[in-house]
Amino acid sequence: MRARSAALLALSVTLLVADANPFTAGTAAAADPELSVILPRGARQGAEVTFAFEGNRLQDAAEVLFYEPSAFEVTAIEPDEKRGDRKVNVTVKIAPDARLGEHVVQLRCANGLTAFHTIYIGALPEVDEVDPEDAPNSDPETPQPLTADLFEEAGGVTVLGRIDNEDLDHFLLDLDAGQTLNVEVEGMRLANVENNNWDPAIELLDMEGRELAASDDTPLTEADPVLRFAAEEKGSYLLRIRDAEFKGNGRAYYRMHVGVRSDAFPRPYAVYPAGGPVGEPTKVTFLGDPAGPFEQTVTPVAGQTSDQTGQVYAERAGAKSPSALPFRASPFPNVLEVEPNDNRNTGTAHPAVATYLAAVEAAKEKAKADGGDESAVKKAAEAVKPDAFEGVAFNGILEEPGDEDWFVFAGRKGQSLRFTIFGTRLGSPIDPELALYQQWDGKYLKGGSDRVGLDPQEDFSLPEDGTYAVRVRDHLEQGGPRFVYRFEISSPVRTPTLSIPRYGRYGQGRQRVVIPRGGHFATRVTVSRDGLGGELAVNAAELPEGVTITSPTVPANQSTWPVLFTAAEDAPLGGTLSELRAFAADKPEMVSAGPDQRAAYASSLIEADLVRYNNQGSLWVVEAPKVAVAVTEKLPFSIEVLPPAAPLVRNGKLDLQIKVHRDDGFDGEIKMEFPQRTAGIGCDYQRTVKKGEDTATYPLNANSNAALGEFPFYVLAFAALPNELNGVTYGGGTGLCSSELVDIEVAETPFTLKLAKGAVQLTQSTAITAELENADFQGTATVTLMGLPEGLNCEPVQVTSDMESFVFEISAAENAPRGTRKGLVAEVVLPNVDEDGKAIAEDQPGAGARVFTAGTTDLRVDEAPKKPEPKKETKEEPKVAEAPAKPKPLSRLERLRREAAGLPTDTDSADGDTN
Ligand SMILES: [Ca+2]
Ligand SMILES: [Ca+2]
Ligand SMILES: [Ca+2]
Ligand SMILES: [Ca+2]
Repeated sequence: MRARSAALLALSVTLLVADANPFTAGTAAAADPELSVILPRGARQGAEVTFAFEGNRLQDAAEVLFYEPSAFEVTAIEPDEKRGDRKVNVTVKIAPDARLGEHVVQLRCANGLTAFHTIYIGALPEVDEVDPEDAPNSDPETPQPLTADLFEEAGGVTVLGRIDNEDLDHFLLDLDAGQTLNVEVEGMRLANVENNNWDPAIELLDMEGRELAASDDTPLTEADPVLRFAAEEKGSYLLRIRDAEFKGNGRAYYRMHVGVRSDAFPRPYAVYPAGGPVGEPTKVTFLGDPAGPFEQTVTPVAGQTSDQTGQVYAERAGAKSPSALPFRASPFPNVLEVEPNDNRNTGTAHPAVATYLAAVEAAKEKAKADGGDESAVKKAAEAVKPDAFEGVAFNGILEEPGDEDWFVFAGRKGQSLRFTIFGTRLGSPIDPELALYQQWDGKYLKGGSDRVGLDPQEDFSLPEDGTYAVRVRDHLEQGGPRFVYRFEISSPVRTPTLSIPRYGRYGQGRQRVVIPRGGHFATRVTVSRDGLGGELAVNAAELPEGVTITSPTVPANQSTWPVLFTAAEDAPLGGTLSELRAFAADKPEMVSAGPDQRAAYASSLIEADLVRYNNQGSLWVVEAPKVAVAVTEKLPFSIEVLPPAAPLVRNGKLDLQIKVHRDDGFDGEIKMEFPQRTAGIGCDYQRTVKKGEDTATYPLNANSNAALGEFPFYVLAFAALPNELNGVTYGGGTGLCSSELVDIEVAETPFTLKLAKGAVQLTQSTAITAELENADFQGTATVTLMGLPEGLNCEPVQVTSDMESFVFEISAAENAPRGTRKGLVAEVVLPNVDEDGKAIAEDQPGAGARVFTAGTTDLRVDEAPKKPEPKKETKEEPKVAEAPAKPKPLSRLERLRREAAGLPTDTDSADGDTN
């Protein structure tokens, strides 16, 4: 089974319970709330229902955020009397005209936001499954009767039940001869719990247990069955629901819509055409309903899903299909196929083809009439240019196995077009394949399949002016009345989107913005640009009061970049569903625009797997068009990244200094993560600030290809919270916040070293020459040869940029290990300098250093030189230049003698060289 996106209609958001919630006053609160299921899984239009929101740390639930708020009015939010942390009772009035089917909802608590989940709205009266122990409905002998009175009001009911392990639920109903039974189950799509692969199947049995009709999965409803049956005889019948593999569990809930009159609900399998131009009333036919095909006029509305598929409900006699059919809205006119269209010469043509061909004929005739020769006629024909059309949506059905549908359009040489078939994206059983040909000579140009799921999508530039033919067929040459598709040709349609990257493989962790009062929360946003080039600006609409967004310009070569949300100290606790958008940086306005203008911006889309299959993939994916943003209680800690004084250089490292601010009484351990890095930047996944400590170092490193320039960096910090501290009730859980954004500069390496290879003998020394290359720096660098084992010694060298080379003096002691040491690293520390080029002292402002690897070398350590054999003759002492012997001081007797002889008695002039 494939993942499938449920379309969500986004409406403007107004909050239902925006002010302080009276129901939670005085109760305990908790950070990091979790929502696992909402029960019951749905309700009827117009009803007032109490839903149990079950999960963890929910006791301070304050508000329910509905993505279609006009359909819901919350009248009470009350934590359960016994386990308020696990269960909150939410009473909701549902509008009588609430859209049928899936609705997305999220719970805001005083200290956090849950992931989003869904509830389902139906139109029919609801009946609970009854499964008495003494007469279990798993036994076909004791089915639960669905009596005629239940059907009186609406011709149908919705049965709310659950399949337990190996459970079968049997229901008994009566049908007249000719009466039609129509069943649609919402089971898998309810996404009861995340990792629950509940796969419902239904059968209709006669009272002898013979199967009359059955359904398991359909292309339209995925793993959920749809069954229709026309009774030949009046009598009683058994409707059975079970898991397809007889599994089931306590969370395998279902909503089974059972109609016994045609006014209960229509359940067509397909709509044709399966789309139309945005805002233009379009006549469509619904196909496959047991009561036969019927027409309806609908106005296509663009859905805000990644493929921009909207939806349509089949409506007949005031009753709507329980769930919608995907319905494509596009800016282009529809063209419906005209059979037979089974080759390139009989293909259904775009209206402009006839105009173009007529113009060509007219040009030829005129050239002939003017007496032109053959080449003049040809030239005249070639001078006619086809209209460069904006786009067209061809619509067809592969009515029977082997059907081929051909379509013809006229295009210009060099015109760049996108060819895409919407088939499986529309819930059709088709596995479409397309092939493009030159119509005039049948030359094959381009083919496609399986690009968007099973649907083809190809971009192609036309080689000539002329008419082209496209063939659509099923990959396995299947066909049938439900094989509806839509084939669009247009300029490449851009649908850039903006999302918050997933934190784990599954789940919505961190895909919501929770900002503590007076604090920050940064998140990365990913812009899938799809043609949205250049620098981008990110903006947000509908932020909660007191919240601001700081979004650095996203560089042209980046698609994931951080944004920072900040809540004022006095921001009220509250939440909104906010739309994030990315724009070309030179026109960053929040505009409301139709799908044809989507190329101008990317809007937010938070995709979540609500059902996954044994961790192997997703069965049910919901895309929400907005991001939940909430202001929560102040946290007892915050975190600060001190802006580094020196850049991180290629091949270098940088120790970021982190400062933690703790409120009195909070000394818990704080974990830090570093989500934003650019290419070539490495760091640890996580670091810890130990209990009671308030500083930490966080090392970043850059490889030789790290992107140069500045990038915004932040730290996420989280810690276990106490129940209560300084008058704020946290109720445990995990508190999460971020630092502000700090710019990290990545710079080029100030110099590299070309190092000679070295060899040294034990007890000897050697010199390794290092030549400076690409030197461009100020000040004095200290270069240390790292990686020397014990016994080898090399003093660091001071290096300035005016040096061409220097040497590392390496001496080897007797104990140095022999052999070659590879990859010795010359590590440089280059302190920042002041205006005079002097290193800034460590305790002065601006102090810092660039630290990097400038080069590597190898060093071989050999045996000590052999001691020479002792020689027989005594070794001649080396000649030492003899210093002149210092004259001895004169003895008293000598002095007297010299005085007597009239000679000098000064010792320094004893040799007589006096002046
Ligand atoms: Ca049951
Ligand atoms: Ca199924
Ligand atoms: Ca056809
Ligand atoms: Ca055909």
